Amino acid sequence: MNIHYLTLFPEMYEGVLNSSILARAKEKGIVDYHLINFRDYSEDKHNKVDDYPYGGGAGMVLKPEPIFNAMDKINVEKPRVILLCPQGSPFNQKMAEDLSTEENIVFISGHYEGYDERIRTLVTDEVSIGDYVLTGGELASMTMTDAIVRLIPGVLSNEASHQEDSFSTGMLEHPHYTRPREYRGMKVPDVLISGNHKLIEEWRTEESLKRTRERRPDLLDN
Ligand code: 6GU
Repeated sequence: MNIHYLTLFPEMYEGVLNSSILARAKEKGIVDYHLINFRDYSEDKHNKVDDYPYGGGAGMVLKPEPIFNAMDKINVEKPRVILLCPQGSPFNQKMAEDLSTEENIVFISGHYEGYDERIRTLVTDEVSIGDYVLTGGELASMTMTDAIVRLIPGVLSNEASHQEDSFSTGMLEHPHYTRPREYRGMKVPDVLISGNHKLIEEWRTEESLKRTRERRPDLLDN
């Protein structure tokens, strides 16, 4: 998979894309990340990327030329082009699973301004990562990248591990314990030491349900 990021702040990505699983996925040749500063594609003599809104009003609007020029340069087969904005569809695990099968993804991140409406003709999806306002799309595109890349076969060593993730099962995960068996008076539940795999499975399912009912009853509605 090739992921392109159109951004005015490519430096924001360095630590995230060069650490942990995302870095390893790249080292394995499963994914490649391409950072594009669309200011480089401005046609303005001062490299301006935004301008005042027609019709007046507060705030600036991202000009179409830098984004269109940068997109012309990317020129990959049938990319999913994702515009990050608070008005987009809410990102979720199902969307991450869908995107994890794509060959080419392009993220477009604006900052503190609106997008000229014509930019939307380049876009296949508009996505938000939650009901709060960020200063720009960069953190949202990194969040999405993390959720997507870990789902690509071969990225996580334990293939089974993400089939049991919260939200893949429709429930939150059950509690986990490791050694020591007792710590500061807190004991590991006996059932987990019983060696009875059927009982352990039943306990885990029950705990998942309990946790989901308490914390996220909305997940059980469907
Ligand atoms: Cl994708 N962008 C911005 N600017 N704010 C957000 C968001 C995206 N998702 C949630 N808040």
